[in-house]
Amino acid sequence: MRYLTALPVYNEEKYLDEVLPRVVKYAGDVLVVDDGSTDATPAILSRTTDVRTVRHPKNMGYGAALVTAFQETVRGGYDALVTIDCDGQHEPQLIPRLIEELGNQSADIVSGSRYIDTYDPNQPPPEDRRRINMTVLNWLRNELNLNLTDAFCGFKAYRASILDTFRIHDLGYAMPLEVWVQAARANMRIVEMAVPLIYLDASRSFGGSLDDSEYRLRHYRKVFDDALARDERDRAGGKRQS
Ligand SMILES: Nc1nc2c(ncn2[C@@H]2O[C@H](COP(=O)(O)OP(=O)(O)O)[C@@H](O)[C@H]2O)c(=O)[nH]1
Ligand SMILES: [Mg+2]
Repeated sequence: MRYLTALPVYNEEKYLDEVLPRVVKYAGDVLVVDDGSTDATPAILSRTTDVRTVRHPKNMGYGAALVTAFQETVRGGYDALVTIDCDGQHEPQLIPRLIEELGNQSADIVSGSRYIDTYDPNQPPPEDRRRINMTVLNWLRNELNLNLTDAFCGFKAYRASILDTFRIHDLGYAMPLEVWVQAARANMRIVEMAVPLIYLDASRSFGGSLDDSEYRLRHYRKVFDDALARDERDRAGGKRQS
C-alpha cells in the first residue's frame, strides 16, 4: 500500500525539529500542511529537505489543514493517508501499524484511540477534554450507532478511495464530527487502534472561544446537528447513495 503521511501544522517551531525526523524514519512520503504559521515554522520547513510542504497563505484551521491533506492524497494517487499531529502527542513508530491495520481489517478508517488502554494515572487527560469526549461518544453511539472510545484523536489512517466523498464545512476542530457523520451514514468500515495518551503541554489551547469547554461543547453539537441535517438533505436529493 503506497501511503502519504500528513502533519497539520500551526506554529509548531517548538516541536518540528523533534517530530519530523521521527516521522520521516517510519513513514513513506511525508507532507506538512503549514496552516499559515507566523512563528519560525516556515523557516524551519524551508531547510527541511525530506518532507514536502504545502502552505496556507493564512491560518484557516485544523480541519482546513486536514482537507488539504485529503486533496493531496487523492492528487498524488496514493492508496492511503496517515494523519499525525506535530506536537509530540502521537508516536510516529505506530504509523506502519496503522497502515497494517487498515489492510488487515480492510477498513476505511483506522482511528487511534487514547482511551482503549488505561492511561498513566499520573498523566490524566485534561478533565474538560475527557468529559467532552465522553459526551460526544454518546452522540455517536445513540444517533449514528457508531461505537468508538475516542472521538478526537488526530492520529488516523484513511483509505484514499473515501477521501473525496467527504463534504467538509467546518474547517476548525469540529471537522472530525462531520467525518464521523458522513462515514457512519455511508456505512464505512471504522476500526480503532490503541495509541498512548500523551499530554505534554497543559498550556496549549484551542485559541479563542473554544477554550471555554461549555461553549466548545455547544459548538460541537451545532456542527453535529448541521452535519446530520445536511447528510439527510444530500441523501434525499440523491447527492449521496442511501
Ligand atoms: N491550534 C491549532 N492547531 C492547528 C491549526 N491548524 C493546524 N493545526 C495543527 O493541528 C494539530 C492539532 O492541534 P492541537 O492544538 O494539538 O489539537 P489537540 O491536540 O486536539 O488539542 C497540531 O499539529 C497543530 O499544529 C490551527 O488553526 N490551530
Ligand atoms: Mg495536540
